[in-house]
Amino acid sequence: MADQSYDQYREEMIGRANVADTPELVAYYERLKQLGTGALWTVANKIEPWEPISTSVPYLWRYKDLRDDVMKALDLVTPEQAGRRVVYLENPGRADVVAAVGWLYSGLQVMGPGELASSHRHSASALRFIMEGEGAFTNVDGHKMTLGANDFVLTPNGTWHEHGVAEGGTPCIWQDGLDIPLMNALEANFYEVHPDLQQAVSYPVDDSTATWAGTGLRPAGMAWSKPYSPLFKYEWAPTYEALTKYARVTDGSPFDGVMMEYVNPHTGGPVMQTIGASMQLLRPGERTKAHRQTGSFVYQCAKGKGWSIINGQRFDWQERDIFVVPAWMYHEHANASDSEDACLFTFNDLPVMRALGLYREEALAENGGHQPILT
Ligand code: 1HN
Repeated sequence: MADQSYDQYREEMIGRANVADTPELVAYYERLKQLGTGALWTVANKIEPWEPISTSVPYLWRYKDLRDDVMKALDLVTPEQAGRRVVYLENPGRADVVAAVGWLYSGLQVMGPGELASSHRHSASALRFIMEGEGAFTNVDGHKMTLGANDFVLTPNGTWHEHGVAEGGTPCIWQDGLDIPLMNALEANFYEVHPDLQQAVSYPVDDSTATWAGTGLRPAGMAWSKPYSPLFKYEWAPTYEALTKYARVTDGSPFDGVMMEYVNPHTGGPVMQTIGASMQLLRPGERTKAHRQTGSFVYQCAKGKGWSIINGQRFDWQERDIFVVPAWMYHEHANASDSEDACLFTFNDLPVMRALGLYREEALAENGGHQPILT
């Protein structure tokens, strides 16, 4: 191997199929096809790559480009007609499965004052990250929550949920994140509408945060047996406070800056079985190094401005912009300001990767840990 590049070596390694077509083989493949079969060596390289090859592309959706058209949907369709008034984010490589990246869906939902959507539940796990507006609320299994900008809300799989905006509020926009494409890929997706269309509010409003959001405190004697977090809402103010406090005592990660995971306070594990989420803070002027991971990532800028280099491509982002990092692509982040923090919210399918023993992570070794910018 001494005078060969590793790539050449990999190409030539034994076990890789390399059979040239002959008239006899082509006729043979045709016969196999008619028998409902195929020769493995014709597809082996495609179904068994050396490492993950995502069909998703790195992509950025700028809020300023989308906002007017999202608002326009308020005039064009009612929640009753549309079910949900949502503009979804389509990754050019994943249009066939309506994914923003990998097996993750993302969309921007808008609701106006006084509107209320009907209650439903599904196999998909879902989350909201509030982008703008006053008066939004969500009811999850009878727990009604009031929502403000940058609040992160769970509607775990199997929970009845519905959203609305109070009379006297303003039009509200939030990002919906779901594992719908994964549920469809697994052919395990069920959907039901609530028999009463609207479910009752069965607990005091905002009881979930009052009960479970104590910092380092857990309600004594409280049982919880569901496989997702009993805390359904993670508010922005305590999240940002936790990050700024932690930033005083840590250098943070060389790849992600100061990063904290949203966790299930009952277990310390991820918020839902299939979707994890975190918030990271990049200090003024901070520039991280590149790494890659199995798993797909949807980011939303919660504060400040900066850029990320994803697979050699630079994407400049600011508040409310959404961008995606496909599986196993190098990515690194930078805060563009010398005086202000930048914060990035992320949701991902890492709990799936970890549960299946598939999680891997690799730092970029070359070039001081930074990718050359290709475009
Ligand atoms: C859903 O239930 C909501 O609850 C939003 O508002 C978007 C996209 C696909 C499937 C279910 C919601 C969704 C969704």
